[in-house]
Amino acid sequence: MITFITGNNHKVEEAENIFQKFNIELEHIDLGYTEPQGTLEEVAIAGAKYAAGKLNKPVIVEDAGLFIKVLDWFPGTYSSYVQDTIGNQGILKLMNGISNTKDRYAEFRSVIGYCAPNIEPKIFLGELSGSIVLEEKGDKGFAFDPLFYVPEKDKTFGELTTNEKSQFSHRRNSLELFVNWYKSNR
Ligand code: ITT
Repeated sequence: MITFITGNNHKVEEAENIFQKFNIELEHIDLGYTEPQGTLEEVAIAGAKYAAGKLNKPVIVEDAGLFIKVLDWFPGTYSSYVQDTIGNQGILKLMNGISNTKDRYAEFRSVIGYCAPNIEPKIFLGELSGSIVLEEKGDKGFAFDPLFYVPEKDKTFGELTTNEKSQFSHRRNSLELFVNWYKSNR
């Protein structure tokens, strides 16, 4: 059994979907822990270490973000704050005048931090390439999902169900790396 520490229920839903496929039981706890500012990797390591110590059991945490090339990879590690302040419309405004899909390149990144009592934390990075659409599309998912276009699917994350998204998302990629490692090392 793995405990996923997060305050984001959308993440839990996506993770449950993925863990089911790998036959690993997942529980969810919201520790209400305040993340330090730093790279995704630093935040994931600090969070996993803190939670494993506090709960005295194996845990995973995730730090994720949207990285937009033409904005110098903003909002990146500020994704959560930016979503809560300027939101999707604010991002679209910042990209006003950039009409070429190639110039609207973006990546979602997800870092899973794993830690257990008396072991050092480990991290697993998952990424997904796409682009930012000209206006929001779709009402599924959460946060930046209606902005993020996936060329292979010809759809935004906002147009996909949780089940569809979790087949190939940045979160799927990081969790799959984690699960493969976990199955052969636990
Ligand atoms: P935690 O409790 O797990 O920290 P959180 O929502 O604060 O939940 P993060 O710190 O990882 O999550 O912040 C990442 C932000 O990036 C998140 O709030 C969203 O705004 C955005 N984000 C991350 N993954 C996303 C996804 O799959 N779809 C849309 N937006 C996403």
